[in-house]
Amino acid sequence: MSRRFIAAAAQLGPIGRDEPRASVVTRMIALVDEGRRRGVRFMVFPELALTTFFPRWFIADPAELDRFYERSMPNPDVAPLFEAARAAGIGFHLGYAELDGTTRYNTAIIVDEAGTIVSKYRKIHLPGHREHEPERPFQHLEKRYFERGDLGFVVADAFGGKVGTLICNDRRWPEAFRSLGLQGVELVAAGYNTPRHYPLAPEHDRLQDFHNHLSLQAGAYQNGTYVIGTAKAGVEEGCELIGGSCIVAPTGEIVSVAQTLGDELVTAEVDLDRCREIKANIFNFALHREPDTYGLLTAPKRA
Ligand code: CDT
Repeated sequence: MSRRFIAAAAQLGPIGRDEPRASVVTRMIALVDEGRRRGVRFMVFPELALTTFFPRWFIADPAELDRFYERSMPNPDVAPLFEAARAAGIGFHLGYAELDGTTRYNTAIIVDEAGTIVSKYRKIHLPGHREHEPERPFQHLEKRYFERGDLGFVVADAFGGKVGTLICNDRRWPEAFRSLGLQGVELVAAGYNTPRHYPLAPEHDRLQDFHNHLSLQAGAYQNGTYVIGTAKAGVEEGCELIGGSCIVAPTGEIVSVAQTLGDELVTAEVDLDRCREIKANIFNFALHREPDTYGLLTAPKRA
């Protein structure tokens, strides 16, 4: 299988609180159709791609909360996306809220060109807070609505290479990227929902786009891997989400970036053999890492 192909960040614009799954899936299929026209083999949808970013609300009613979760995958709502992508010969990464029995996860899967789910990851770095904080202009209740992922950092054999997953806040943590790098990852899919406004440090609002690209580019370079970062972007239910979906080469250079804050397909050719430029040289892990000096990285956390 060729290790050189067209990949895409399939950015989505805002999704309304009451927008049905069918409408979102129709929008995603339009991006798959565009991908087919451009010869795409793998496309990355955002975090929690099937609904609005519901952790922005305190939702007391469990039935109302449950509405945002998927109990199986693919389910009848999402099946048309699987079918359209399979028919187009396109694999994809999809983020969604997962209800596994009574346990809730912020999850993403990778589906290959044949429509088979080849990997599943549950988000490990859950940002935000657990309790309702009404003084905030909007909530960020991921710590309330999701358990920490229990599947570790996952790398799968797909698309002729090694493909890993991070979800949104994970991308800011070098340890998360390194956990994929140590498994030889060559392409990282990272969907995100990042509000422009950060109530705890509003002076950083102007830096949100910079910190997004800084994290994605550093993760790519330091691990010699392609990275596809895909936003849910635009003003969603009054909350501004950054865009900036992009494809980053193993050198850390952005090779393609979104021009809008709406539904948009960002494409670039990736050549997984280029990962060796970094992996065999400056970040040759076998030659240059000094893991016996890194004990602090896995010591219990301190306040
Ligand atoms: N979805 C997600 O993880 N968003 C966070 C916002 C951080 S502020 C609570 C992010 O890291 O982009």
